[in-house]
Amino acid sequence: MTGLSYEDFYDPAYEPAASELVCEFAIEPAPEFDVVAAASRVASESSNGTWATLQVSGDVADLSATAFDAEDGRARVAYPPALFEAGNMAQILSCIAGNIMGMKAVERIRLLDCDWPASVVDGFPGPQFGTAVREEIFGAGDRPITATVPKPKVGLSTAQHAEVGYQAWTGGIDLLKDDENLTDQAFNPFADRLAESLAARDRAEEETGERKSYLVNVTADADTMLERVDAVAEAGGEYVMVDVVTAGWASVQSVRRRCERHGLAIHAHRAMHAAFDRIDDHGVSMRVLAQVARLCGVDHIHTGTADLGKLANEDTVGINEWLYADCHGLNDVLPVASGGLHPGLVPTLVDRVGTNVCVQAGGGVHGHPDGTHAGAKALRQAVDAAVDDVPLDEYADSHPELAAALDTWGSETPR
Ligand code: RUB
Ligand code: CA
Repeated sequence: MTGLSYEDFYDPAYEPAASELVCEFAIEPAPEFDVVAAASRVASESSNGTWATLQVSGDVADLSATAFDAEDGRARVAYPPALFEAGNMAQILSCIAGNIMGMKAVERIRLLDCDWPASVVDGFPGPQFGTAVREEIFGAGDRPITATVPKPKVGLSTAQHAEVGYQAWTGGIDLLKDDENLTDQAFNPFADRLAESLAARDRAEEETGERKSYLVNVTADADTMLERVDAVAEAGGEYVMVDVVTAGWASVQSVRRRCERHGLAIHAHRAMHAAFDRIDDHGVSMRVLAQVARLCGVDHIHTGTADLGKLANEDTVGINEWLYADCHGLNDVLPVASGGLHPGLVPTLVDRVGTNVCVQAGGGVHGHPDGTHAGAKALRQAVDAAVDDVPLDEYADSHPELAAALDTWGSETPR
């Protein structure tokens, strides 16, 4: 391998091998470049090239990527498997979504999708449980499981937090969920919150005869996260929650390994994903972030509300389909719909995303005019009505909590 120049990284007739990782990019070339010139620079910089034509002496392994199919602002790049360290997501992302995001030769570039070969996937564990949690933990049958995040998201004392959990669980919610910015602050310390919330969970389970669980946010530096994972296992939890984007994929992999030891499931909150995926012609798509999350082994991940909620969405349905589809034998992932949901939106949500999901509502539970317990009942009633295909207003005739929620919010999409 000597003297590779940018042009050497493009081959219009290229047919990738089954063992190669193939990435699809949207590329808007900088003014003086066309898409082929830009795509060849992408393949070069993301594998083994640089701006200068090198004078290399001796034999060097050829780890070049190859760009192909460059047209209409799209290009694909095939990466040889030997480029990657097995099971090292940080290293893979430093290739396929690294320096290339800032190259001057591209005005905008977005990693849209990846076709993950067995050669790469085999290095990763995937989820321990995936959608099986719905049945295995909760015995939920055909219905979506439900979760609620106490609001205000920060500021409740530990006792208030556990009481909100108790009210929600006994109202019919399956999962109490910490919010993304609640970890171990003085107003609600992690260890106290874990102990008191799980004590409230036990009371709620006893009272309702249903399984209940708690998504406790362990997000921190990797060492601290592992200590918190151990603490959750010791306290009798079933799940940890990680802010996977802000914590970083390398630490998610460490958490996944530790969770396997304890049999704990992982709920992935995706706060900060929109820094990568919101602008639709630049960055990394939510689809790819969800793929990365599955390989790293989370059991739940937020994938949006199919345009019903308060946050900008990508292709929730398409992402969810990918999370369910076979990926070289990895377990699937349970998608979580969240962000501005309330009972009046549930039937349309279920219509769009199906029942193999978790429906999460914060404001849509705790903003109920009669409080959290009634709000939890209303959400569960909406889920039950949607699964049984009974129109909400008909179901509300015999379910006053649902009726009050519909009076308050109707079926509006919040902003
Ligand atoms: C929802 C909430 C979650 C967001 C995250 O609260 O706090 O953090 O859903 O967004 P509420 P996404 O139900 O009051 O809107 O799910 O899109 O990642
Ligand atoms: Ca939140």
